[in-house]
Amino acid sequence: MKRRRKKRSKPQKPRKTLTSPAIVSPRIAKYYLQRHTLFSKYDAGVQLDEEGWFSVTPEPIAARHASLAADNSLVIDCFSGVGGNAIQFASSRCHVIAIEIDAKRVELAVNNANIYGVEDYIDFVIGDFFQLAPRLKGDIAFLAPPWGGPSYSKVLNFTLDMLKPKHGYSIFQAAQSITPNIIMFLPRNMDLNEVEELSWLSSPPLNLKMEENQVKTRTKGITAYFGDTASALPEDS
Ligand code: MGP
Repeated sequence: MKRRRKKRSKPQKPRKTLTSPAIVSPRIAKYYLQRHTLFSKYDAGVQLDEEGWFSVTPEPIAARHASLAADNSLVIDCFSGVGGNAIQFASSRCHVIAIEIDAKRVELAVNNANIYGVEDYIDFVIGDFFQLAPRLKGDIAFLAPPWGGPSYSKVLNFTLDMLKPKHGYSIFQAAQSITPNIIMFLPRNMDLNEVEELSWLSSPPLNLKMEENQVKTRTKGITAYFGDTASALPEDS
């Protein structure tokens, strides 16, 4: 009887990181194509996880949000993810407390802040926003909470109860304990009547302005500015 030769094991290929196009899953391939809009310094080593790919605020929109903060503002970025908004606020002469519940995502955000050279202006906190909020004060609370993944766009009318990890009213109320000056980045299919109702949670109602945010003529989301952040918007917006 012939003895079979033992197959040689193939040499292991080096593991690819998420920055390599080959490993980008079909779910996030379209966001990978937008990588330089998400982070202009992407090629310098910016890192994202799957959720980061589809939920980070495109850099021109994050820069727009940051441009409305006065110099030296203390900004609480309540769901900071991989750091897109925190980096832009820090680049705009603000100090940022960046809260994120996922420790691995905080590592990515620290890496990304280093690439932009703004790590000294951001305090990264691993924690639950709802637990931390009652102990925090700031000039601006920035809210870009999870919208429930890319399928958010399938509904005609996105409502506040679809936000994660809690109902949008609860998220907004927690932010209000920090400051009435709130910037909230919301889906383009958001029910705007519900956003208006948020301003009535305060007495007297908070000043509110909303704007549509586009990148290369495609609408990516809607920003609601409450309190002093609404007054900071130019009149024609
Ligand atoms: P999109 O609508 O999923 O993709 O996300 P795209 O390619 O713009 O639209 P399409 O018409 O080609 O399908 C658009 C933008 O919305 C993203 O770049 C994010 O800034 C934002 N976004 C999307 N999601 C699912 C989230 C989310 O869960 N949370 C937050 N904060 N932003 C999100």
